[in-house]
Amino acid sequence: MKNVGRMGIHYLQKLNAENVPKDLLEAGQNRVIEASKTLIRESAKLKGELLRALGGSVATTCLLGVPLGHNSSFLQGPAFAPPLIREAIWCGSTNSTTEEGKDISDPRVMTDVGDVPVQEIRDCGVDDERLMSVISESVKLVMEEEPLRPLALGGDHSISFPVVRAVSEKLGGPVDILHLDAHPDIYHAFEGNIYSHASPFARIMEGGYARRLLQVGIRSINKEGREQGKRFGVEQFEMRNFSRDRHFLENLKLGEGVKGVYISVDVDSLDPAFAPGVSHIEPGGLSFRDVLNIIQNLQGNLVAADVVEYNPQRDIVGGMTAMVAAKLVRELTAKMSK
Ligand SMILES: [Mn+2]
Repeated sequence: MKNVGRMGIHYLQKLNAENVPKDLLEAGQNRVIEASKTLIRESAKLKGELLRALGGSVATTCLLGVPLGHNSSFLQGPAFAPPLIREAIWCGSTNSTTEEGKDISDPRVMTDVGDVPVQEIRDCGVDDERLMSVISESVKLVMEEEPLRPLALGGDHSISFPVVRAVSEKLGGPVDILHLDAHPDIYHAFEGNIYSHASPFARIMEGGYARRLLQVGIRSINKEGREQGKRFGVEQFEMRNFSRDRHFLENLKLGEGVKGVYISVDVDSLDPAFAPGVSHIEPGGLSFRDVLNIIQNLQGNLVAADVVEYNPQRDIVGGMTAMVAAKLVRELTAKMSK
């Protein structure tokens, strides 16, 4: 708990548990975790019941917020992103129809089970290994209810590991992952943290949760990033070659012979001109339309997704990047729901 207060999440106080017996502390933590899972389980169950009663949906996108920012190496603002992305999704400045004409106000297209109470759980002194398990279990609780498919709202990129792990374990095999990012996020353990937001794809590949991992938008990669990429057989598409790769990336076909496709979008895959509200500003990125072309043209069964690393503390007036993150969520929803 030593570093809890560092950079951004100021309201968390150090849990003064030195004088509390260990078993008492653990029992209390277990109660909080059970309460958190109960809320998600019952929300998902109710949404599932409603949708099955309505009928006509094979797959409905279900938002699950994961307000976690402490595994960031630089800023922790992504912990505050999920409610602001939701607000932008439903912003009155635009209508509720996606580009190809799906109506996200139809609960058969999009529904929501709220947030995993990450800060409340951490406030009880729960460590990251356990917290990651709670996130995985929460994703599985959503998937338990037909026709719900999870779309996780980050949070920093460390959440992709527990989300992908849950999806793969629940479906019973690996998925193909399309990962849009300025960074490969595949360090073995960044600054010694195996759960760092710079390391989720190392955990995912070690765990065998992905068959193919395609990384697109890469423009900040060092020796370790390339070596780890080679080690795990990652297909890394660097921005400097994007004009060459564009046709291939805008006509992807993924997920055949595995359990489906997972898309992870780091908002910093976009050029900062389009998305300034991120922790790691990295010029030379994708345009918003590049990203939409890649997602909209992709052929494959999208089983789950995440949108991560939106940092409201870096956004500009009017929440411009919140709208960008929200539109990514809306168009991923259009891809996933059927
Ligand atoms: Mn990134």
